[in-house]
Amino acid sequence: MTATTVKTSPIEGQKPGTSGLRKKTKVFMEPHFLENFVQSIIDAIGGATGKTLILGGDGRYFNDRAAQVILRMCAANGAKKVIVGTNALLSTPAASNLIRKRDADGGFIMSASHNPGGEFEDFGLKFNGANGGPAPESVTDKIYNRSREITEYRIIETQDADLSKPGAAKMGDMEIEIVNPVTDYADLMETLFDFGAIRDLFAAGFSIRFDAMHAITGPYAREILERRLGAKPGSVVNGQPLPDFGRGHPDPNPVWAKDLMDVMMGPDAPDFGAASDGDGDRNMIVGRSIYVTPSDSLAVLAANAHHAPGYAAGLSGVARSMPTSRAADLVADKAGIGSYETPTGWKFFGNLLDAGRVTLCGEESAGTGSDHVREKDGLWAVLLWLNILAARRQSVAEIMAAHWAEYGRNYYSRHDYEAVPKDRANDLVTRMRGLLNELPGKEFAGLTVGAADDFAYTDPVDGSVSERQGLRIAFTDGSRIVMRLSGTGTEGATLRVYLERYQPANGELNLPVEDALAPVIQAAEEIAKIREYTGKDAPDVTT
Ligand code: VG1
Ligand code: CO
Repeated sequence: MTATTVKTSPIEGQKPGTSGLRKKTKVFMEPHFLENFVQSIIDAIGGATGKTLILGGDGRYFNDRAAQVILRMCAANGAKKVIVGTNALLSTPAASNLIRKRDADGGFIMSASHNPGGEFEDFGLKFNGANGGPAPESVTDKIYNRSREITEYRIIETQDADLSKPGAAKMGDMEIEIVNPVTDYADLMETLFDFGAIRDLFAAGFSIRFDAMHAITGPYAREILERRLGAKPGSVVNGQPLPDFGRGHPDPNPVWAKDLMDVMMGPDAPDFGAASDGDGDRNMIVGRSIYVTPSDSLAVLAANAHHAPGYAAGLSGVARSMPTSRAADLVADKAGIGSYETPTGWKFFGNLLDAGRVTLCGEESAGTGSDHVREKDGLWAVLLWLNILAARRQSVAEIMAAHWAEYGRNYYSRHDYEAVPKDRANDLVTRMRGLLNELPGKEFAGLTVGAADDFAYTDPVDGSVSERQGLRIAFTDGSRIVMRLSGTGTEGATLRVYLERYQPANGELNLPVEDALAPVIQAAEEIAKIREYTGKDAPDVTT
């Protein structure tokens, strides 16, 4: 079995986005496409010789084939060992955990996360480094540059490795260790949370519905919630990972997880509802008759994490992505701990976590996590909520009411305009950039602009600078509009408009969100002319 060097030439469009490279599955399946990208990664990290790497994915269509290609390329590039989940499955947080636990040099995660899966849908690949976190921009830039000059890749010709059960195998000189994808992750969760208290909660009749959306978290949720914690069998629904996610859209928000929302808002709702996304790194939290926005969830978790044994000593700080509401900042300020505002994407939290500056991180898109791994972690957030509910013995609605009464409420919503022609979306952003300087002092829908800028981030740990990370318009009453283009879509452009309005604790805390935000929404339209530029009367998805 010898390695072959295959001549190739650069393929356009291999620039990783917010979270890895995502393309239509058919594009990933084109000759040399996957191979070029994998070799570019290997070259960008200084080769694979002697390295131990982790491999797994969310089980979407092409996951199994891509895994065999990556294994053959790792072998040809001299890797010492690849540790892979059975059937090449691993949730994103489980992969991050394995990289750290096994002292691996990095890992490949095959996923396009919440993007639909299937032959005619999306596939993706991302690379995480030795700390278990997404490769930082300096590395993704190197990968992209490499993809533009690549002339050959290395691969061995051999039979597929049998990944169907845990064990050991060889491919050329390279060792392959096949591991149960769930066990190490579930064990880690037991070290962080009071499983005894959560078990007692379930034993006392507390009910949960966890919607795995036919994606990767099903086996994890069944093992942890049903087997280890004693939730009623059947609490996990849509728990079998399917290559096309049951033709669904595994994005845990009220729009795509509507079935769960309907149950939770109905007369027979369980006490707690949750959902996770394609690769298991994001979460949706719903109480009986109450949806918890991800921004609020981060704030509540920050205020209550000490109820869980893993966080009993308190938090060193909290970080949130820039578009995420400032609810978590209020908690950090009161607790006297640091708070940080980073660009969108988990890769920006890595340095803060590694340096011990923050313990919890979160994004408005339902990503929440902590320093236990270097990825956001859907099931972790669900377990922290359960631990808090077990300790406080209050309902989700009671916990939210008490939180707002203490800190005030950041009314929040995100409007997504999808598949907008790229040039139209770029025109909108370019026009807005040109307007920023003249906005302060002007009034829209009764709100006065206090400041407007294009968010630039200087990493406080390594000093690296990331520019053009989203347009921010802050009003003098504390309301805010943020606009940016998505970096995970594969069709046209997606414009995300983030809307926030703060209501202090002595104000009206129970308004319908659309009512509370009405002036901010109107101001966004007046300033950015969203209808005119997108050609759409209303957002495609409101969360
Ligand atoms: C989206 C979210 C962002 C998240 C990213 C990856 O990015 O907004 O918060 O980190 O998805 O999450 P964008 O560029 O489309 O806004 V996942 O779960 O898709 O890995
Ligand atoms: Co995800």
